[in-house]
Amino acid sequence: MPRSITSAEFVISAVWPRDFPVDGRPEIALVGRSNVGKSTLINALVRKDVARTSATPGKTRQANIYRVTPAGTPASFYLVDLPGYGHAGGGDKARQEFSAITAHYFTSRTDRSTGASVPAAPSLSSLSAVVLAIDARHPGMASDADACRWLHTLGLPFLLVATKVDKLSQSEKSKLTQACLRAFGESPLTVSAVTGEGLDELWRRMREWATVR
Ligand SMILES: Nc1nc2c(ncn2[C@@H]2O[C@H](COP(=O)(O)OP(=O)(O)OP(=O)(O)O)[C@@H](O)[C@H]2O)c(=O)[nH]1
Ligand SMILES: [Mg+2]
Repeated sequence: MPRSITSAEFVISAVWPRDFPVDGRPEIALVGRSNVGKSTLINALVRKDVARTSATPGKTRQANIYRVTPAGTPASFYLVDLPGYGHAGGGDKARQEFSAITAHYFTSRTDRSTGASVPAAPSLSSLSAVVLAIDARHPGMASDADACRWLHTLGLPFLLVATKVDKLSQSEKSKLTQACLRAFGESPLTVSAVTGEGLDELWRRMREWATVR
């Protein structure tokens, strides 16, 4: 199904697990450092400006949830734009830097406790996959590597995505895969909201996760 005939709409800015959708639709969470381009990536994927973006880090401060409906199918899924880490500073580990909202989100969507104290959460676990976005220009950041390790403990389908690849020279691009293999143990899907590189492949993966659960 091509991306061009997808509909997408904003559902809710959620803070507490009780505000997260509980209708059982599959969810795909997008995680990454502040300013890495998560919200921009969502807009590029659905070809509509549903998510607010900013050149200033820390724009997304709540879990913003979008319902994506591929045309011609009754099935829709949620894309969850989580607040970025690394903006407020503080701890040296990405997990500590995850905002409380992100921690609440993962606590309510998995059996894993993040150590956060949260109000009663819906028991439904509908998280299908997690996308970790890293900046293609800075592939080895410790906070990203920590986030990657922690997200893998969730035991869910996982994809490493390197954003803003349009900003790389050809030689930088060819070094990116090796740098990611060293830092994360896997090579990234390279994407650009500017040129559209990688978006069809990311879209294909999302469709797969949303249908095979
Ligand atoms: N050149 C280029 N710039 C991009 C790309 N994606 C995002 N940007 C820019 O990066 C900045 C941050 O983008 P956002 O999408 O707001 O980043 P975010 O990860 O949602 O940030 P937070 O909400 O703070 O967590 C904006 O100025 C975007 O225009 C890309 O693929 N290429
Ligand atoms: Mg954002």
